[in-house]
Amino acid sequence: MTTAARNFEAGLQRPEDAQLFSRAELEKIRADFPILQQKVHGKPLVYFDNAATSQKPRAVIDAIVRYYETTNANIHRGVHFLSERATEQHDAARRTVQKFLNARSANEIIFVRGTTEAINLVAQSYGRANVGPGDEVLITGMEHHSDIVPWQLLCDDKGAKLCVGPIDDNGELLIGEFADLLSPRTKLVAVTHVSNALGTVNPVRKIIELAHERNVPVLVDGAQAAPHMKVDVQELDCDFYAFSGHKVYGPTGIGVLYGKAALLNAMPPYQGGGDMIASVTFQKSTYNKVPYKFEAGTPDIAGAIGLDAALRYVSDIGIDRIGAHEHDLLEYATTAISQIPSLQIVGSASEKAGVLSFVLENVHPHDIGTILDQEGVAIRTGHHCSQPVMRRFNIPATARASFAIYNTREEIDALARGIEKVREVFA
Ligand code: C6P
Repeated sequence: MTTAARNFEAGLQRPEDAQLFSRAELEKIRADFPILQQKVHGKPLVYFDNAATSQKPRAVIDAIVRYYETTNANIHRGVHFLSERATEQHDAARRTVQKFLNARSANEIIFVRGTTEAINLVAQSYGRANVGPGDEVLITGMEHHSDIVPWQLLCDDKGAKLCVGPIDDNGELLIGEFADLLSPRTKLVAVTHVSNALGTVNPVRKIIELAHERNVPVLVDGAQAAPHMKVDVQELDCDFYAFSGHKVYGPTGIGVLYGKAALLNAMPPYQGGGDMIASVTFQKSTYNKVPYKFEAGTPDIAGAIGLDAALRYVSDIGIDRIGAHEHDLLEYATTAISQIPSLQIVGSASEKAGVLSFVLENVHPHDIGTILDQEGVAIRTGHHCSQPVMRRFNIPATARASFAIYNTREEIDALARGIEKVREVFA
């Protein structure tokens, strides 16, 4: 199978033909991010912790400031000018997300705090209504804790079982074994689109197809996918898709749960409070329609407006071009650092997004991170909230560099030089 065909299978139309950024374009993009213009410990900042959270372009910062300076008011509640304007902008943000994911309707877009809350919402609402004693929820061995613990809470509560599809030494899902775990007891599949610890791109289209053959709905954790590749929820045919605004150049505190309308309509509310009701008496409450049924309380209005600006920023540049740029960086970095003696890359799936995890013999990843920080290079070290992945590879932690739109090959050279410094210190 060709790479392009495999990408298509994975739900990732990697733009092999997408044009890489010219030097001038990349400089222009970098100038959009004020935070990058500073030095850290006297060295130019090299920000490679994008999988944890990405930096924010001026367009996002300005949209949030503008909102507070000109529009701030509560939504859906006031008849006054500012409230109506805030409501319009919040509604517009929902439509931007709809377009970004190619959802059928804006009502299928629920604003939440982030991927974690989106998954908890599905576990506590869909899960509690549909999973019972003896039932099973199927995940993979490369999930983030946010796509493990909510299912454990549900399964513990309901007397159900959490089943885990194993991964191989490259960090790829063993799809045959995963398929074998789908049983008449399986009530839901939850799978990450891209692993935050390994960079693996999962074959989510195939997984969804397998699950749907058995009428099992699928939730896709898109936290590490949405910033890097085109996500088309209709084409994927996923039942739920979750992502966080702050990883896609938007603010923290805002994220998205996409759900198919029929499922959302049938699901009970997740939290109770203002805005999610149709009527309330002390005897009984009735609920608002979706998406409001799942958005109790005053939402993060400024966050939604910031996310709107972020998704427009990404779309204007082109997610395909962003993905192609990051893939180029991944290949350049993989070649550069795999030549370093005693360094081992963790995660070598044939399809990877811009995440590079590695270990150095006899050096704790935290020491790598601390020495690199002195060189101005920000990476993440630890278990990346994926302890089962670390256990699978028999390591306590990794050092992880993750790439974004504004990173350059020169920055990867700085990373490689920094790792050589680490080796000198520990020689
Ligand atoms: N991973 C990382 O450094 P929240 O925190 O809700 O925005 O996203 C949670 C989450 C869920 N799934 C995946 C695959 C993720 O990578 C994350 C967040 C960050 O890898 C912080 S631990």
